Amino acid sequence: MSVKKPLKRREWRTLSTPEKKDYLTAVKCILAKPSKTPTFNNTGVISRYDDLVYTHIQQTFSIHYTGHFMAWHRFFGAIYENMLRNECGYKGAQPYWDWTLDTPANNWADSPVFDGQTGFGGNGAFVAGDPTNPFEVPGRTGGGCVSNGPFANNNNLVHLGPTGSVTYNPQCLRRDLSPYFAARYLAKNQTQLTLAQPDFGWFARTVEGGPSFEASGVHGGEHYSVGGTYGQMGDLYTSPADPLFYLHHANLDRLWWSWQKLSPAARLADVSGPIFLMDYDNAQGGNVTLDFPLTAGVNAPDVTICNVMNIADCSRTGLCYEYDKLYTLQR
Ligand SMILES: [Cu+2]
Repeated sequence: MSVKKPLKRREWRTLSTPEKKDYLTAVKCILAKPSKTPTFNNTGVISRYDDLVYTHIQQTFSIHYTGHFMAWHRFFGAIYENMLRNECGYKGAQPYWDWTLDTPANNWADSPVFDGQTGFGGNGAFVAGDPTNPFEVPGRTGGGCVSNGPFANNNNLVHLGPTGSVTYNPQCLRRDLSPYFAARYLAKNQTQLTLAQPDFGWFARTVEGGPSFEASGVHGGEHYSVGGTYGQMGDLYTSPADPLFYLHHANLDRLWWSWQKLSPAARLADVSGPIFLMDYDNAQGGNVTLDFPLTAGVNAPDVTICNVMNIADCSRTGLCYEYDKLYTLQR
């Protein structure tokens, strides 16, 4: 029997131009494949790509601000990586985006991920907002359709949303970059703060932060720095509609793995946090444990948190990848 070797995930800017093209070609392939979600209630799930967006929308309130937030998104990212490889012939690993490399603020829009030739395209044109809107992301600079790169000029790229809507709604991909937000929430001090947390409960809460802009951790920090008010990345439900979602979540996963590897004996088995949304004082229920189930609908067989604690497990039921480089804790 051959022994599976873990895939090595690398930072987007370290990929060669042909490697970047291969990845983007596979993403476009998944966007063009027909969905596997059964059609019912006139849902707008058209593409194979939508299958994952739909799954995320359906579970929005059970996979965020919970103890299994990190585990579920790790599972979700691995499913996407497998889809690109098994259904679209992609040979590489899922790349990650280390956003700490794109702060301070005046570097943000120049990140290689936003490149129109070799990346995912950049900002949308500025859309005037409403300063009295409480969802107005501080420092937002765009809001319109992405106008360059492989996902531009397509008013039927996104089919679901906004928010929890799953009826057919053809839309363009929108971005609304906030360099200010990136500088404030994604600089190296934030990853250091997160890595320094003593146990999984505090680690995960520091990643997720609170439900306001002000209380963002690195998770929301990147979502709002890219999606702002009008872009899909800023939408808690529909955010996987932007292909950058998977590079962001791969980096959050890398941050978790970096934290786990600082003390693997304890941290490969450390999981806690509420079963129910924001139920940090356990008023509605208990905390998740290693046998808590994770589901991604039609996209993969269900697993438990235990199955995804070790990314380089490589057994039949385990994950099988690693990262070329981890974050280190500066003491
Ligand atoms: Cu999510």
